[in-house]
Amino acid sequence: MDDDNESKPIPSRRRFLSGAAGLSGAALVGGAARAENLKNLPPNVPEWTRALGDGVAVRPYGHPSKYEANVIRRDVSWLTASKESSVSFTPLHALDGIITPSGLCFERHHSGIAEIDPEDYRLIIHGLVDKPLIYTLADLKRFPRVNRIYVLECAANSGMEWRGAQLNGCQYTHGMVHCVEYTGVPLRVLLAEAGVKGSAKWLLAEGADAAAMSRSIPLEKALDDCLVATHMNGEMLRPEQGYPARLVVPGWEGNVWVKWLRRLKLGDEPWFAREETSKYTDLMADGRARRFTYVMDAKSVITSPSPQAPVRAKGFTVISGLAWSGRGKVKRVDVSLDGGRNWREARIDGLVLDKACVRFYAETDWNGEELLLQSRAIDETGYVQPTKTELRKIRGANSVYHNNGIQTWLVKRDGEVENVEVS
Ligand SMILES: Nc1nc2c(c(=O)[nH]1)N[C@H]1C(S)=C(S)[C@@H](COP(=O)(O)O)O[C@H]1N2
Ligand SMILES: [Mo]
Repeated sequence: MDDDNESKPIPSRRRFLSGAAGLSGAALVGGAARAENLKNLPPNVPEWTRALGDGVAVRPYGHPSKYEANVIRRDVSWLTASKESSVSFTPLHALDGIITPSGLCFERHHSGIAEIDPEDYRLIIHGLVDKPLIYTLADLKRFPRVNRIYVLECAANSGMEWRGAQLNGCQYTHGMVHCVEYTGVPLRVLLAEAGVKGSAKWLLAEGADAAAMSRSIPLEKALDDCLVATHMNGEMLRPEQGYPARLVVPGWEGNVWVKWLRRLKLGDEPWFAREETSKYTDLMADGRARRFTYVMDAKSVITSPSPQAPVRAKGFTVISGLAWSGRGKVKRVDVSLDGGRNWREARIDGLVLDKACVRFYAETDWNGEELLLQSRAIDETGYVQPTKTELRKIRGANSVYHNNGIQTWLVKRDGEVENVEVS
């Protein structure tokens, strides 16, 4: 990770302290600029109250405050050889609630972003069907549509952490995840129009990017809850997320959520595509690999405090994070302050939806002692998020994908937070 990532959050932290000056931080803040700015605080009349601001539509497409310029997707330069076949990470440490802002959703591309002209977009359905079809985008928009909030997690999320604590920030350890509202047509509706033959058992989904990334999906899942989505968070999909149409495969690894969807082929066996043989398989200790491991098991992470969101003051402290499960609803989240020796139930606030993120909180009175923060998710099937030690016992140390082990953050006496592992 580059130095830039580490140094940038500091100014915003100082700014925060000055904002809470009356409560705790006044003595910690120094510098002439600071002193000047303090003149803007009540009971004085600040600059922004003495002049008119920008009028309407000066900002025709809204964007965040300039003071939030640090809250951006970031990549890890040494991780991949090129930017086109790479990944950026969601800044989870700076977000709240369950919906990921569209512009901050992590991106994972195998050959960059395909820029598709919606007029020229086509989706073909063929193979074991009664009537092969080609849909335009306008055709897709004439079908009855539904709205669903789902989490998407890349199977490689936390993959760098298999052999021990690596990256210092939940953006990097857990940021290959986003949760947005999709609007789309149920895949089963589109398939019914083509008429799926009785011999069909599998579906190949292929993208229109230069990788023509493709994956095999069992027909049962395709007919269950999959969508062909055109919108996210109310507007058309962003190019990064597959404009103008992507497959939504709830609860399953991000790789099967094919973006820039151009082809659906029905067949009687899987295609053994690159992304389900050479990649997205899990190497076991005996040299064999688990394949077609689609479902994302329950997982959680404390997003604040975390290495990029240190603790700023002693006293009342809000611990917060995200939990999700690819098998249904999150039933409970527990938080530990002592590395998993004692647990208490966190408070889930907001929507609790099938295969979506929940937001949890656990407030504590921090006395400045070291903490080993952990969270664990329990889903409605009764599945409990495992420790990393438990996970390695079953899966060995060679894996990359499907690391849903419990994360530990060490909160130090100075409030800084570090990625560590406890056994
Ligand atoms: N066509 C296409 N679809 C794709 C990919 C791709 O490279 N090409 N990457 C996949 C992977 S590995 C993941 S994790 C998700 C990432 O979705 P996002 O970029 O919207 O976060 O898209 C999947 N769909
Ligand atoms: Mo992925």
